[in-house]
Amino acid sequence: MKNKPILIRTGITLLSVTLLVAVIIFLTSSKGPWGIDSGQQDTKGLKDYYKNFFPIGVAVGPNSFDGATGELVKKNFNSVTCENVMKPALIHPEQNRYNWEPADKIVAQAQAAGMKVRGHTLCWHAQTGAWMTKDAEGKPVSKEVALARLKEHITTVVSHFKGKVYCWDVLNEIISDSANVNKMYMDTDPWFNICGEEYIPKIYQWAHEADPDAILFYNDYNTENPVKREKIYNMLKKLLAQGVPIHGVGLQAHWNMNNPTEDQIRESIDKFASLGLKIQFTELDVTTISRRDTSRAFTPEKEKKQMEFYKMAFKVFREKKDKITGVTFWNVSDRGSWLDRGGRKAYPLLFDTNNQPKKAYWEVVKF
Ligand code: 9MR
Repeated sequence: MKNKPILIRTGITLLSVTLLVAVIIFLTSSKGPWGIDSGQQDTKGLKDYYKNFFPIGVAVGPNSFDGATGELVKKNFNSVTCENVMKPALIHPEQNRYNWEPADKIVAQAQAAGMKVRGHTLCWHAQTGAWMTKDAEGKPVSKEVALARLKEHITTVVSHFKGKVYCWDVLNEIISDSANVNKMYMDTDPWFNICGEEYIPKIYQWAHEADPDAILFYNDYNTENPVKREKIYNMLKKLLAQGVPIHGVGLQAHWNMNNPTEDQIRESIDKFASLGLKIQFTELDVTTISRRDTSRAFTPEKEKKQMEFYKMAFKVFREKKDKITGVTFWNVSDRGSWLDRGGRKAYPLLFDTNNQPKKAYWEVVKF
Protein backbone atom coordinates (compact mmCIF):
# COMPACT_ATOMS: atom_id res chain seq x y z
CA MET A 1 0.00 0.00 0.00
CA LYS A 2 2.76 2.31 1.10
CA ASN A 3 4.68 1.71 -2.19
CA LYS A 4 1.78 2.29 -4.58
CA PRO A 5 2.37 5.99 -5.27
CA ILE A 6 6.05 5.23 -6.02
CA LEU A 7 5.02 2.49 -8.44
CA ILE A 8 2.60 4.84 -10.13
CA ARG A 9 5.26 7.52 -10.33
CA THR A 10 7.76 5.03 -11.78
CA GLY A 11 5.13 3.86 -14.28
CA ILE A 12 4.42 7.42 -15.38
CA THR A 13 8.15 8.14 -15.72
CA LEU A 14 8.69 4.97 -17.78
CA LEU A 15 5.73 5.84 -20.00
CA SER A 16 7.04 9.37 -20.53
CA VAL A 17 10.53 8.13 -21.37
CA THR A 18 9.09 5.55 -23.81
CA LEU A 19 6.95 8.21 -25.47
CA LEU A 20 9.89 10.60 -25.69
CA VAL A 21 12.10 7.92 -27.25
CA ALA A 22 9.32 7.07 -29.73
CA VAL A 23 8.94 10.73 -30.73
CA ILE A 24 12.72 11.09 -31.17
CA ILE A 25 12.86 7.92 -33.31
CA PHE A 26 9.93 9.17 -35.43
CA LEU A 27 11.44 12.62 -35.93
CA THR A 28 14.92 11.42 -36.79
CA SER A 29 13.75 8.54 -38.97
CA SER A 30 14.24 8.88 -42.71
CA LYS A 31 10.69 7.65 -43.14
CA GLY A 32 8.30 10.49 -43.79
CA PRO A 33 4.69 10.77 -42.68
CA TRP A 34 3.53 8.36 -45.42
CA GLY A 35 6.07 5.71 -44.55
CA ILE A 36 8.26 6.74 -47.47
CA ASP A 37 11.66 8.28 -47.37
CA SER A 38 11.67 12.04 -47.36
CA GLY A 39 14.13 14.87 -47.84
CA GLN A 40 17.86 14.55 -47.82
CA GLN A 41 17.99 11.12 -46.15
CA ASP A 42 15.89 9.55 -48.89
CA THR A 43 17.96 6.91 -50.59
CA LYS A 44 15.32 6.24 -53.23
CA GLY A 45 14.85 8.36 -56.32
CA LEU A 46 11.89 8.66 -58.68
CA LYS A 47 13.24 5.88 -60.87
CA ASP A 48 13.28 3.50 -57.89
CA TYR A 49 9.66 4.15 -56.99
CA TYR A 50 8.79 3.48 -60.64
CA LYS A 51 11.08 0.52 -61.25
CA ASN A 52 8.15 -1.83 -61.81
CA PHE A 53 6.41 0.62 -64.12
CA PHE A 54 8.62 2.38 -66.68
CA PRO A 55 11.94 4.23 -66.95
CA ILE A 56 11.88 7.84 -65.77
CA GLY A 57 13.84 10.16 -68.00
CA VAL A 58 15.04 13.75 -68.08
CA ALA A 59 16.15 16.21 -70.74
CA VAL A 60 19.71 17.33 -70.14
CA GLY A 61 22.56 19.41 -71.46
CA PRO A 62 26.28 18.58 -71.49
CA ASN A 63 26.80 20.00 -67.96
CA SER A 64 23.79 18.37 -66.30
CA PHE A 65 25.93 15.62 -64.79
CA ASP A 66 28.09 18.12 -62.89
CA GLY A 67 27.85 18.88 -59.16
CA ALA A 68 24.65 18.72 -57.15
CA THR A 69 22.47 18.68 -60.26
CA GLY A 70 24.41 15.67 -61.51
CA GLU A 71 23.74 13.85 -58.24
CA LEU A 72 20.04 14.67 -58.53
CA VAL A 73 19.98 13.43 -62.13
CA LYS A 74 21.70 10.14 -61.31
CA LYS A 75 19.59 9.51 -58.22
CA ASN A 76 16.21 10.14 -59.80
CA PHE A 77 16.37 9.22 -63.45
CA ASN A 78 17.36 6.16 -65.46
CA SER A 79 16.95 7.62 -68.94
CA VAL A 80 18.17 10.82 -70.57
CA THR A 81 17.30 12.82 -73.67
CA CYS A 82 19.62 15.50 -75.01
CA GLU A 83 17.56 18.69 -74.75
CA ASN A 84 19.28 20.22 -77.76
CA VAL A 85 22.65 18.82 -78.74
CA MET A 86 21.48 15.96 -80.97
CA LYS A 87 19.22 18.25 -83.02
CA PRO A 88 20.28 18.76 -86.65
CA ALA A 89 21.51 22.37 -86.31
CA LEU A 90 23.71 21.49 -83.35
CA ILE A 91 25.09 18.11 -84.31
CA HIS A 92 25.44 18.89 -88.03
CA PRO A 93 25.99 22.63 -88.22
CA GLU A 94 27.57 22.62 -91.68
CA GLN A 95 27.33 20.25 -94.60
CA ASN A 96 30.74 18.73 -94.04
CA ARG A 97 30.99 19.13 -90.29
CA TYR A 98 29.46 17.15 -87.46
CA ASN A 99 29.78 18.35 -83.88
CA TRP A 100 29.70 15.11 -81.87
CA GLU A 101 31.40 16.25 -78.69
CA PRO A 102 28.48 17.61 -76.58
CA ALA A 103 26.22 14.64 -77.38
CA ASP A 104 29.03 12.12 -76.92
CA LYS A 105 29.73 13.64 -73.50
CA ILE A 106 26.11 13.18 -72.41
CA VAL A 107 25.93 9.64 -73.81
CA ALA A 108 29.16 8.62 -72.04
CA GLN A 109 28.01 10.04 -68.70
CA ALA A 110 24.60 8.45 -69.03
CA GLN A 111 26.12 5.08 -69.88
CA ALA A 112 28.55 5.32 -66.95
CA ALA A 113 25.53 5.88 -64.70
CA GLY A 114 23.64 2.96 -66.25
CA MET A 115 21.01 5.18 -67.86
CA LYS A 116 19.23 4.64 -71.17
CA VAL A 117 19.54 7.31 -73.88
CA ARG A 118 16.65 8.50 -76.09
CA GLY A 119 17.66 10.13 -79.37
CA HIS A 120 16.04 13.51 -80.13
CA THR A 121 15.54 14.37 -82.99
CA LEU A 122 16.46 13.46 -86.58
CA CYS A 123 14.03 15.52 -88.61
CA TRP A 124 12.30 18.71 -87.48
CA HIS A 125 11.36 22.12 -88.89
CA ALA A 126 13.18 23.92 -86.04
CA GLN A 127 16.84 23.84 -85.00
CA THR A 128 17.84 22.70 -88.46
CA GLY A 129 20.62 24.50 -90.32
CA ALA A 130 19.42 26.61 -93.24
CA TRP A 131 22.17 24.97 -95.30
CA MET A 132 20.20 21.71 -95.28
CA THR A 133 17.18 22.94 -97.19
CA LYS A 134 18.42 26.09 -98.94
CA ASP A 135 20.97 26.84 -101.61
CA ALA A 136 23.61 29.60 -101.52
CA GLU A 137 21.04 32.17 -102.65
CA GLY A 138 18.60 31.15 -99.95
CA LYS A 139 16.22 29.36 -102.33
CA PRO A 140 14.85 25.94 -101.44
CA VAL A 141 16.94 23.09 -102.82
CA SER A 142 15.40 20.48 -105.12
CA LYS A 143 13.61 17.45 -103.74
CA GLU A 144 16.50 15.20 -104.82
CA VAL A 145 19.06 17.33 -102.98
CA ALA A 146 16.85 17.61 -99.87
CA LEU A 147 16.30 13.85 -99.72
CA ALA A 148 19.99 13.11 -100.28
CA ARG A 149 20.95 15.48 -97.43
CA LEU A 150 18.36 14.02 -95.12
CA LYS A 151 19.49 10.50 -95.88
CA GLU A 152 23.13 11.33 -95.27
CA HIS A 153 22.28 13.12 -92.01
CA ILE A 154 20.08 10.36 -90.62
CA THR A 155 22.37 7.53 -91.66
CA THR A 156 25.44 9.21 -90.16
CA VAL A 157 23.83 10.24 -86.88
CA VAL A 158 22.02 6.95 -86.22
CA SER A 159 25.16 4.95 -87.13
CA HIS A 160 27.30 7.09 -84.83
CA PHE A 161 25.09 6.26 -81.83
CA LYS A 162 24.26 2.69 -82.81
CA GLY A 163 24.08 0.49 -79.72
CA LYS A 164 24.17 3.55 -77.44
CA VAL A 165 20.90 5.29 -78.25
CA TYR A 166 18.04 2.81 -77.84
CA CYS A 167 15.29 4.82 -79.52
CA TRP A 168 14.91 7.83 -81.81
CA ASP A 169 12.38 10.57 -82.31
CA VAL A 170 12.78 10.25 -86.06
CA LEU A 171 10.19 12.84 -86.99
CA ASN A 172 9.17 15.69 -84.74
CA GLU A 173 6.05 17.86 -84.94
CA ILE A 174 4.94 17.56 -88.56
CA ILE A 175 1.20 17.58 -87.84
CA SER A 176 -0.64 20.90 -88.17
CA ASP A 177 -2.26 22.56 -85.14
CA SER A 178 -5.09 23.80 -87.36
CA ALA A 179 -8.60 23.00 -86.16
CA ASN A 180 -9.35 21.92 -89.73
CA VAL A 181 -9.20 18.15 -89.68
CA ASN A 182 -8.30 18.09 -93.38
CA LYS A 183 -5.23 20.25 -92.94
CA MET A 184 -2.88 17.46 -92.03
CA TYR A 185 0.69 18.74 -92.16
CA MET A 186 2.48 21.84 -90.89
CA ASP A 187 3.02 23.71 -94.11
CA THR A 188 5.79 25.86 -92.66
CA ASP A 189 8.02 22.79 -92.44
CA PRO A 190 10.79 23.14 -95.03
CA TRP A 191 11.14 19.38 -95.59
CA PHE A 192 7.43 19.04 -96.23
CA ASN A 193 7.42 22.06 -98.53
CA ILE A 194 10.17 20.63 -100.67
CA CYS A 195 9.38 16.92 -100.60
CA GLY A 196 5.67 16.63 -99.82
CA GLU A 197 4.79 13.71 -97.57
CA GLU A 198 6.99 11.30 -99.50
CA TYR A 199 9.99 11.91 -97.24
CA ILE A 200 8.20 10.59 -94.16
CA PRO A 201 8.33 6.82 -94.87
CA LYS A 202 11.87 7.24 -96.20
CA ILE A 203 13.32 8.79 -93.04
CA TYR A 204 12.03 5.89 -90.96
CA GLN A 205 13.45 3.41 -93.44
CA TRP A 206 16.88 5.11 -93.39
CA ALA A 207 16.96 5.21 -89.58
CA HIS A 208 15.95 1.54 -89.46
CA GLU A 209 18.66 0.54 -91.94
CA ALA A 210 21.30 2.40 -89.92
CA ASP A 211 20.28 0.67 -86.67
CA PRO A 212 17.75 -2.14 -87.00
CA ASP A 213 17.55 -2.46 -83.21
CA ALA A 214 16.58 1.16 -82.57
CA ILE A 215 12.95 1.79 -81.58
CA LEU A 216 11.63 4.51 -83.87
CA PHE A 217 9.15 7.13 -82.65
CA TYR A 218 6.96 9.89 -84.00
CA ASN A 219 6.97 12.75 -81.46
CA ASP A 220 4.49 15.64 -81.10
CA TYR A 221 2.73 18.04 -78.69
CA ASN A 222 -0.99 18.76 -78.10
CA THR A 223 -1.64 15.08 -78.62
CA GLU A 224 -4.66 15.21 -76.31
CA ASN A 225 -6.43 17.71 -78.55
CA PRO A 226 -9.04 15.51 -80.27
CA VAL A 227 -8.53 17.04 -83.74
CA LYS A 228 -4.76 16.91 -83.68
CA ARG A 229 -4.85 13.45 -82.12
CA GLU A 230 -7.02 12.22 -84.97
CA LYS A 231 -4.60 13.59 -87.57
CA ILE A 232 -1.58 12.01 -85.86
CA TYR A 233 -3.48 8.74 -85.56
CA ASN A 234 -4.40 8.81 -89.24
CA MET A 235 -0.84 9.51 -90.33
CA LEU A 236 0.55 6.71 -88.13
CA LYS A 237 -2.10 4.27 -89.29
CA LYS A 238 -1.25 5.01 -92.90
CA LEU A 239 2.49 4.62 -92.31
CA LEU A 240 1.98 1.32 -90.49
CA ALA A 241 -0.26 0.05 -93.30
CA GLN A 242 2.60 0.83 -95.71
CA GLY A 243 4.94 -1.30 -93.60
CA VAL A 244 7.02 1.68 -92.43
CA PRO A 245 9.27 0.76 -89.47
CA ILE A 246 7.67 2.95 -86.84
CA HIS A 247 7.37 1.52 -83.36
CA GLY A 248 6.26 4.19 -80.96
CA VAL A 249 4.61 7.52 -80.42
CA GLY A 250 6.05 10.21 -78.20
CA LEU A 251 3.41 12.31 -76.48
CA GLN A 252 5.38 15.37 -75.42
CA ALA A 253 3.16 16.36 -72.48
CA HIS A 254 3.94 20.06 -72.23
CA TRP A 255 0.91 20.51 -70.03
CA ASN A 256 -0.55 23.13 -67.68
CA MET A 257 -2.47 22.80 -64.43
CA ASN A 258 -5.87 22.70 -66.18
CA ASN A 259 -5.08 20.75 -69.32
CA PRO A 260 -5.42 18.04 -70.40
CA THR A 261 -8.05 16.20 -68.41
CA GLU A 262 -7.60 12.77 -66.93
CA ASP A 263 -9.91 11.28 -69.56
CA GLN A 264 -8.07 12.96 -72.41
CA ILE A 265 -4.75 11.51 -71.25
CA ARG A 266 -6.32 8.06 -70.99
CA GLU A 267 -7.95 8.38 -74.42
CA SER A 268 -4.67 9.35 -76.08
CA ILE A 269 -2.83 6.40 -74.58
CA ASP A 270 -5.54 3.95 -75.59
CA LYS A 271 -5.98 5.37 -79.08
CA PHE A 272 -2.31 5.24 -80.04
CA ALA A 273 -1.73 1.93 -78.29
CA SER A 274 -4.58 0.46 -80.36
CA LEU A 275 -2.23 0.81 -83.34
CA GLY A 276 0.18 -1.54 -81.60
CA LEU A 277 2.60 1.32 -80.88
CA LYS A 278 4.58 1.85 -77.69
CA ILE A 279 3.68 5.05 -75.82
CA GLN A 280 6.20 7.34 -74.17
CA PHE A 281 5.59 10.68 -72.49
CA THR A 282 8.69 12.34 -73.84
CA GLU A 283 8.80 15.97 -72.63
CA LEU A 284 6.70 16.21 -69.48
CA ASP A 285 6.33 19.48 -67.61
CA VAL A 286 3.37 21.27 -66.03
CA THR A 287 3.68 25.03 -66.28
CA THR A 288 2.19 27.26 -63.59
CA ILE A 289 2.13 30.31 -65.87
CA SER A 290 -1.24 31.20 -67.27
CA ARG A 291 -2.39 34.18 -69.32
CA ARG A 292 -4.73 35.45 -66.62
CA ASP A 293 -2.25 35.13 -63.78
CA THR A 294 0.24 37.94 -63.31
CA SER A 295 1.93 36.62 -60.19
CA ARG A 296 5.56 35.68 -60.56
CA ALA A 297 5.69 33.64 -57.38
CA PHE A 298 5.11 29.94 -56.87
CA THR A 299 2.14 30.59 -54.57
CA PRO A 300 0.61 27.96 -52.25
CA GLU A 301 -2.40 27.85 -54.60
CA LYS A 302 -0.18 27.01 -57.58
CA GLU A 303 1.75 24.50 -55.52
CA LYS A 304 -1.48 22.70 -54.59
CA LYS A 305 -2.98 22.78 -58.07
CA GLN A 306 0.22 21.55 -59.70
CA MET A 307 0.53 18.82 -57.07
CA GLU A 308 -2.99 17.62 -57.85
CA PHE A 309 -2.29 17.64 -61.57
CA TYR A 310 0.90 15.61 -61.24
CA LYS A 311 -0.83 13.18 -58.89
CA MET A 312 -3.60 12.66 -61.44
CA ALA A 313 -1.21 12.26 -64.38
CA PHE A 314 0.97 9.66 -62.67
CA LYS A 315 -2.09 7.77 -61.47
CA VAL A 316 -3.11 7.41 -65.14
CA PHE A 317 0.45 6.48 -66.17
CA ARG A 318 0.58 3.73 -63.55
CA GLU A 319 -2.84 2.48 -64.53
CA LYS A 320 -1.68 2.26 -68.17
CA LYS A 321 1.80 0.94 -67.43
CA ASP A 322 1.44 -1.96 -69.88
CA LYS A 323 1.20 0.51 -72.74
CA ILE A 324 3.84 2.99 -71.54
CA THR A 325 7.59 2.43 -71.98
CA GLY A 326 8.91 5.71 -70.60
CA VAL A 327 8.09 9.02 -68.95
CA THR A 328 10.64 11.78 -69.48
CA PHE A 329 10.67 15.20 -67.82
CA TRP A 330 11.73 18.18 -69.92
CA ASN A 331 14.51 19.62 -67.71
CA VAL A 332 15.74 18.70 -64.26
CA SER A 333 14.39 21.20 -61.73
CA ASP A 334 12.67 24.59 -61.44
CA ARG A 335 16.15 26.10 -61.45
CA GLY A 336 15.95 26.21 -65.21
CA SER A 337 13.29 25.34 -67.76
CA TRP A 338 12.76 26.26 -71.40
CA LEU A 339 9.44 27.70 -70.17
CA ASP A 340 11.14 30.43 -68.09
CA ARG A 341 10.76 33.37 -70.42
CA GLY A 342 10.23 37.13 -70.36
CA GLY A 343 11.41 37.33 -66.76
CA ARG A 344 8.82 34.81 -65.62
CA LYS A 345 9.44 31.45 -64.04
CA ALA A 346 7.18 28.52 -64.82
CA TYR A 347 8.06 26.21 -61.87
CA PRO A 348 7.00 23.24 -64.03
CA LEU A 349 8.95 20.31 -62.54
CA LEU A 350 9.06 18.03 -59.50
CA PHE A 351 12.22 19.56 -58.01
CA ASP A 352 12.36 23.16 -56.79
CA THR A 353 14.87 25.94 -57.42
CA ASN A 354 17.08 24.41 -54.70
CA ASN A 355 16.90 20.98 -56.37
CA GLN A 356 14.71 19.70 -53.52
CA PRO A 357 11.63 17.51 -54.09
CA LYS A 358 8.42 19.54 -54.17
CA LYS A 359 5.08 18.52 -52.65
CA ALA A 360 4.12 17.27 -56.11
CA TYR A 361 7.08 14.88 -55.98
CA TRP A 362 5.80 13.27 -52.79
CA GLU A 363 2.37 12.81 -54.34
CA VAL A 364 3.91 11.18 -57.41
CA VAL A 365 5.78 8.59 -55.32
CA LYS A 366 2.88 7.94 -52.91
CA PHE A 367 1.05 4.88 -54.17
O1 9MR B 1 14.00 22.83 -74.64
C1 9MR B 1 14.40 23.19 -75.94
C2 9MR B 1 14.89 24.64 -75.94
O2 9MR B 1 16.09 24.75 -75.19
C3 9MR B 1 15.11 25.11 -77.36
O3 9MR B 1 15.45 26.48 -77.35
C4 9MR B 1 13.85 24.87 -78.18
C5 9MR B 1 14.02 25.33 -79.62
O4 9MR B 1 12.83 25.19 -80.33
O5 9MR B 1 13.52 23.49 -78.15
C6 9MR B 1 13.21 23.04 -76.88
O6 9MR B 1 12.80 21.69 -76.90
C7 9MR B 1 11.65 21.39 -77.68
C8 9MR B 1 11.78 19.97 -78.16
O7 9MR B 1 13.01 19.79 -78.82
C9 9MR B 1 10.63 19.59 -79.07
N1 9MR B 1 9.37 19.83 -78.42
C10 9MR B 1 9.18 21.13 -77.84
C11 9MR B 1 10.34 21.45 -76.89
C12 9MR B 1 10.10 22.76 -76.18
O8 9MR B 1 10.06 23.82 -77.09
